[in-house]
Amino acid sequence: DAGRIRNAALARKVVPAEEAAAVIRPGDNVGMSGFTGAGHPKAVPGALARRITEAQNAGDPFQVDLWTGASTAPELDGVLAAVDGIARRLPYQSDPVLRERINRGEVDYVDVHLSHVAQLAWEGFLGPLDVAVVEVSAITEDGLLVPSSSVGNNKTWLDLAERVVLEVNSWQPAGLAGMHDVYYGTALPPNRRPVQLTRPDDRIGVPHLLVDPDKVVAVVETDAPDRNTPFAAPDDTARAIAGHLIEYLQHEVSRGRLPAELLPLQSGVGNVANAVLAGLQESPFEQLTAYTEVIQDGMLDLLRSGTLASASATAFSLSPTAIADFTAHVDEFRDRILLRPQEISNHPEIIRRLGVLAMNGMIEADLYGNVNSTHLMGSRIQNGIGGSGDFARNAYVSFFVSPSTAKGGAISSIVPMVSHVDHTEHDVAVVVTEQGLADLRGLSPRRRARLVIDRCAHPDYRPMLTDYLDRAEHGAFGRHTPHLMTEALSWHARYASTGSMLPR
Ligand code: 0RQ
Repeated sequence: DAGRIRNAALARKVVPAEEAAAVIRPGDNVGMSGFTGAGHPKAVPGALARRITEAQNAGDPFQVDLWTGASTAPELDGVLAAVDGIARRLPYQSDPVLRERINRGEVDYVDVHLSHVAQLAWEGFLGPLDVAVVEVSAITEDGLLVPSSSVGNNKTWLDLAERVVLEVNSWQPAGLAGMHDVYYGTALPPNRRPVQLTRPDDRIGVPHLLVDPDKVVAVVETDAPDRNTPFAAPDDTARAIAGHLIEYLQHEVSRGRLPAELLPLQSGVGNVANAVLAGLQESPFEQLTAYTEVIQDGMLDLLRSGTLASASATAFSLSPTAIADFTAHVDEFRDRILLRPQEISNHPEIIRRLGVLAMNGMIEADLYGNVNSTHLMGSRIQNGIGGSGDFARNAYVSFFVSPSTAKGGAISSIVPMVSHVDHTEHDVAVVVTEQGLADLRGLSPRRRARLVIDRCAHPDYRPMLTDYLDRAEHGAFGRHTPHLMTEALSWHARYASTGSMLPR
């Protein structure tokens, strides 16, 4: 597609993916584009995986450190994990093959807040960035890069890398041009200035990414789709969670604690999050805004219907049907969707200023409102903290949502003590399950515990939780946050040994 590479000097650098992958050497730190299955390179990672296998077959070890925006796709994380090509990986991931290797202790996984990644790289804590592999949707005559369906950490990778490989993907809608807002005003302390963004749809940057053309060592043409797995239709559980949450928002509006058009919404990924968005579609709310990470199907529907006036994010995460809808109506969306670098979409200063309403999924919550978003039974990583911490800590109201049980009822999502802490009791305002909603704000730990049991726990587990709390209130070392130290994690231990948190 000659129309996508309009800069003559960069057009001369077009090579096959194999040749581009050859610029990556064993031990390199490689920054790749990609955020929730959108905008990741489609060809070079596969070519790199084949090179790694050849080297390993010849007896030469070959691994790289892989930095991304967030989760990618089988053709990036999946293929590189399958050949044992990743030594260290950061930040968020959700690939089954990679997850398995991490949980076997074979990959050093560094799970950091998404807003911290660029800063960590700039500070030099991760070492030098040798290569950037970044998907773009076009290159202009002047050599400016039109970003793809995610922005993520691409600005940082392009700025920091010694060598740059560009993938120009003609599958991406040409109409993406103009939807991006790349802020070049970040700096390290003590030189930081306020980020002058005061409304979710403010433009504070430029619509393209910059690259030093001398650093570009290869350009690869692709025509392959983003991952875009379809969402499941909301089930009864997801609909019940969405119902509690929306009723609560209406209540807060009626009490004058939230404006009629609410405050900017952040919504995590996944089926429950999508169900909440679907629920808003049927609610009386209008002229809402979103300041979030990811634009998924539900959010696109809300934009189409006018429930949502505008959405700011760092990436799309759309099903094939939604992609078709987006491409067909891209001109209607252009002024209402903004994609920003993740250090801005997830910026604590902005989230706090805007007063974002943050809604994220969780693995489990405990009686006192501590939340585990990442680990099964305290040790097995599921995905990662992603942006949930950036939003939860700084939000105006921070919601955590989950079904009250997992694995067919063998696991309670409400436990005496969480087996891993991502969000402390100080960062969690409201816990929601299909059973109900607990607003923990302003409550002491013991009052929170009674409310969480009454409102959120599954009836099968309520008596066990009440029994634990009753005994802890009498037998604990202190009565402020009563716990029985030898019993607090016994539910997890029981599941690990018997396959159920319920006693036989
Ligand atoms: O496992 O697929 O093997 O059955 O965890 O659970 O209920 O499908 O929920 O897809 O919303 O994911 C916290 C993981 C929830 C997600 C988490 C098992 C369950 C299932 C998934 P199976 P569900 P979801 C913006 C914000 C962190 C990042 C984040 C997440 C699987 O929301 O990764 O918020 N959050 N980012 O069976 C054992 C429990 C369990 C459990 C669920 N208590 N014990 N297993 N599961 N609860 C996006 C980004 O940052 C990019």
